[in-house]
Amino acid sequence: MQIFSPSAAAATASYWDQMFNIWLVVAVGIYLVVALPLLYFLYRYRYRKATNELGAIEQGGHGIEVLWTVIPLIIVIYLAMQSVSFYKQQRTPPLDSLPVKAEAMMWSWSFEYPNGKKSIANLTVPVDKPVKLLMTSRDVIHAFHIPEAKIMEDVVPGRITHLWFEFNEIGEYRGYCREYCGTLHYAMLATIKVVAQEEFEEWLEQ
Ligand SMILES: [Cu+2]
Repeated sequence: MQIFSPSAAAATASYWDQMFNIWLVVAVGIYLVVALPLLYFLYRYRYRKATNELGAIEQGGHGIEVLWTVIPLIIVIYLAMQSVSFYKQQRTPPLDSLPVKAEAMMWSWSFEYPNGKKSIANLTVPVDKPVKLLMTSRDVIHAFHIPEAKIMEDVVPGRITHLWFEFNEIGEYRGYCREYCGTLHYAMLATIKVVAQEEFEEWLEQ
């Protein structure tokens, strides 16, 4: 279900779109439950000339209290379960992922493929294939972000962090450093080139 999110070129992005849409529907639903009666009561009990009639005193009811406790509880448990399942998907690279090492340095990215091929600021990957990045930093804390894949992770010296993504459309995408890391932080970019499998294998052997 897509409501407002743009169509995504990456499988990993659709999880976030789903998540966004679920929260949006729940939030708008709750808003309407509050706002519509509010408007009605504003009109129903608007100021009128005083009369001597007194309304009945309302003592409240057990039934309705149980209702407004149990329904939100179910909604919150549902959202928590959705969040945990999305988080697991996001953090667990599929077993057939292509592992690529990434190293951040002021102010560039270098990538190393399983066959030893290295490239600078150019992450070429095959289409429809999950890619697992194993990332570390040579100097300060950076972060790798691919907006079209809706993924981001810190890149920390002395530690290996990971993220995974999969693009389903051939094309060129941008990777950014998302942690302010000095003068040329803004220029710390990488191009993610998504190509056909055969083209990727050819490139890998060059
Ligand atoms: Cu950086």
